[in-house]
Amino acid sequence: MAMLSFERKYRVRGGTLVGGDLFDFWVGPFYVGFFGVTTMFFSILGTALILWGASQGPTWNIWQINIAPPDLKYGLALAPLMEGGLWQLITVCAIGAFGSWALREVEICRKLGIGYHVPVAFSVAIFAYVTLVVIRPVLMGAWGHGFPYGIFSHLDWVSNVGYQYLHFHYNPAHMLAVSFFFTTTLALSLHGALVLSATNPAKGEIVKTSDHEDTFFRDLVGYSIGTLGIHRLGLFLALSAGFWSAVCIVISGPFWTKGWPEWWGWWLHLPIWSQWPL
Ligand code: UQ2
Repeated sequence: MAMLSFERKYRVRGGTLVGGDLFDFWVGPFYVGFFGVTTMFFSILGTALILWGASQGPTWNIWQINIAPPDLKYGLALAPLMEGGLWQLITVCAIGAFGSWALREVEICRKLGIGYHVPVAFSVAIFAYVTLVVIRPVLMGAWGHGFPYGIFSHLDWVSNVGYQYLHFHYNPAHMLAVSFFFTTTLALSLHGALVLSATNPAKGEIVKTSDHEDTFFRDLVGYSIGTLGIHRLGLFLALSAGFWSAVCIVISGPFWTKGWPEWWGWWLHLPIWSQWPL
C-alpha cells in the first residue's frame, strides 16, 4: 500500500481517547486503536450469534431467517437464550460495534485535526437504531417492542406497527422525516449533477470552475447556496431525516396510543371554528 507524503506527516502517534499508545498502530491501510479492537470483538461475536441463532431456526433461506425479541411477558428482564435472549445479546453487540466504530472515527479525526462532523453524523444513525431497540422498548416497558432481526420479519414489524396506529402517514414527525429524506435526494442529485457538469467535461473541453456552478443556479433560480453551503445543507437535511425518523417512532406508543389520523383533532377543535355547526 503506497503511502502519500501527506500520510507520512499525519500517521503519527497520539490523539487516542483510550489505551494510550497500546493500540495506536495501523494494519495495512486500517487504523486500529482501542476501538478498532472493540469493533472487531463486538462485530465478530454479534455475527457469530446471528449465525448460531439461524442454525437453531427452521430455515437457512436468507429472506426468512428471523431472530425475534422476547415475548412481551418478559418485560424489561433478561429472557432465556432461545426466547429472545439471543436477540438481547445481539442488540448489545450491535450497539457495542456501532459505538466503537463512531469512537474510532473520533480518534482518526483527532489524529488529523479535522472536525468531528463524520462521527457526529454517524451518531445520529446510531441514535435512530437505539431509539427502535432500546429507548422505545424501555418507555413501553418490554424488550418485546424492539424489531426482529430478519429481512422479511423486520418489514412485517414495520407494517404491523404502522397499522397499529391506523395510518402512519398522518404522524406529523413521520411527515417531516419523509420530507427530509426526499429533500436529501433532491439536494444530492442537484449537487452531484452540478459538480459533474463542471468538473467532468467531454473530451477536448476544459474543466470549469465553481463560478460556473454559482452562475448556473443564479441564472436558473436567482440564488446559489455556494460550494460550502450545499454541504452544510446536505448534512442538515440528512441528519434531520434520521432525527425525525427516531422522533416519529418514539412518540408512537409512549406519547400517542390512538390512531395518528385522530391526532389532527386539535385542528378541528381550534376555538375559532369549534363552535361552528359542522
Ligand atoms: C449551489 C452550489 C453547489 C451545488 C448546488 C447549488 C455553487 C457545488 C446544488 C444549488 C442549491 C440550491 C440553490 C439550494 C437548493 C435547496 C434545496 C432545499 C434542495 O448553489 O454552489 O455547489 O452543488
